[in-house]
Amino acid sequence: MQIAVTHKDADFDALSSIVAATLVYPGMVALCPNSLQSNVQQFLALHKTAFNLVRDLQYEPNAVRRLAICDCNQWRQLENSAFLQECTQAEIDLWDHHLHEGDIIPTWSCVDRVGATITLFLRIIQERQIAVSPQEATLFLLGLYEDTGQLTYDGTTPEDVRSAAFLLEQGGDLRLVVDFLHVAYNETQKKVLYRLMRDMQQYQINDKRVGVGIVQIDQYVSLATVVQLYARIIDVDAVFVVFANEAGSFFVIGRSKSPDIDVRVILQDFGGGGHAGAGSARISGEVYTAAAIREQILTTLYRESSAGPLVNEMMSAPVTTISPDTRLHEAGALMEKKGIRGLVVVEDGRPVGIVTLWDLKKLTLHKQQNHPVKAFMQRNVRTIAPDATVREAAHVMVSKDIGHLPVVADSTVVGIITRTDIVNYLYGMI
Ligand SMILES: [Mn+2]
Repeated sequence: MQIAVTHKDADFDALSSIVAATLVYPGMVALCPNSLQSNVQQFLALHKTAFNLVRDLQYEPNAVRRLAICDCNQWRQLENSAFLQECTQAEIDLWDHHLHEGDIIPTWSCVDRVGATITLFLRIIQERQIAVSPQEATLFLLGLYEDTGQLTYDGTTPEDVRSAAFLLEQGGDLRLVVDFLHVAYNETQKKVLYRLMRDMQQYQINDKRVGVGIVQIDQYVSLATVVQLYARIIDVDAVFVVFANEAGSFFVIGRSKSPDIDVRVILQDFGGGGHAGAGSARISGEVYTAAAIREQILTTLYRESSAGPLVNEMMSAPVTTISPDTRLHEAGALMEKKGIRGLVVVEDGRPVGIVTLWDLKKLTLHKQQNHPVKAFMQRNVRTIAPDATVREAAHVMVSKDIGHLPVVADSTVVGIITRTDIVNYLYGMI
């Protein structure tokens, strides 16, 4: 007996992975969790017969020879985890794209930094040229698109994008994908969204805006999409919602679009799981209250959020400077020689102006080249302190449309930040 299993609240990536496991391992059955996200449930209602899924375990633990555990590396995230842990005769193959340690110790594993677990299976499916039906391709596309935000999330890899191309070639239906990724919101979900809009608190943490809220909920609905929509509407960097149910337990959902806020790190105190961009945690009401959960999330946010690199870590130093009496043609020659596009004009170490290559190009009369730079330099020099953040520097440069920002400490120029530095920073090339 060989069984593929995946986490509770199965999303499309989870379902895709267990179906793909049945293609990769001949004779394996896919055990579909009873708790499914609502769009997955709707999809399965329509495609009931398309996939070979079983809903109940009718086996002896000792008869199980192999477990393929998909999209999950923690026992407690699996349904029937007690039964599964009793399968002592089984080899455990782990297929996952969650890179943090879990408590499942596999016999063999395929764990890699890709946007969706289905990409790992598609690697093997393509290698072995295993046939994929159009329905399977559509399901796999849903898994891939949902986990990668239609190939836009941070963790998306070139291999994920190639997988999408492969699935389209196998007849994956994008119209169905769009339908099931954007199912209409039901009444309860709309109510939750209104409450979030009305009650959510926003916090400024360094330069990040984070929404943290508590919502009482008396009916089980799929909440992740609502939280995601809310985060998009109010345009915060991250959002954490504590859903409190009548039974007294909590479900926390976090979403972050900032590389500086890692949802998994924030939720790991509560035994939660997920990724940097998205995660959740189920918390029993015995240990926490909703307010205590919110407090702890905020504490971790303040502790973990860094303001990013500082100007003095990225500035160029020493700075090529000139005096106000330097001739313009000399300034031009100096820039050419140094391969730079701007010079800081200093008097007694203090910045009094800036001359750029761009300014020099505007000079049309040849005789002007002999004038001192003080006649042409930009005089209102904006400067920044070495202990300011690179983000603040970027903000000044973008809002004032300037390309050179001298770094000044004790009224002396100690370095310079340029537009190129900022672009490099924004593209993560430092
Ligand atoms: Mn996944």
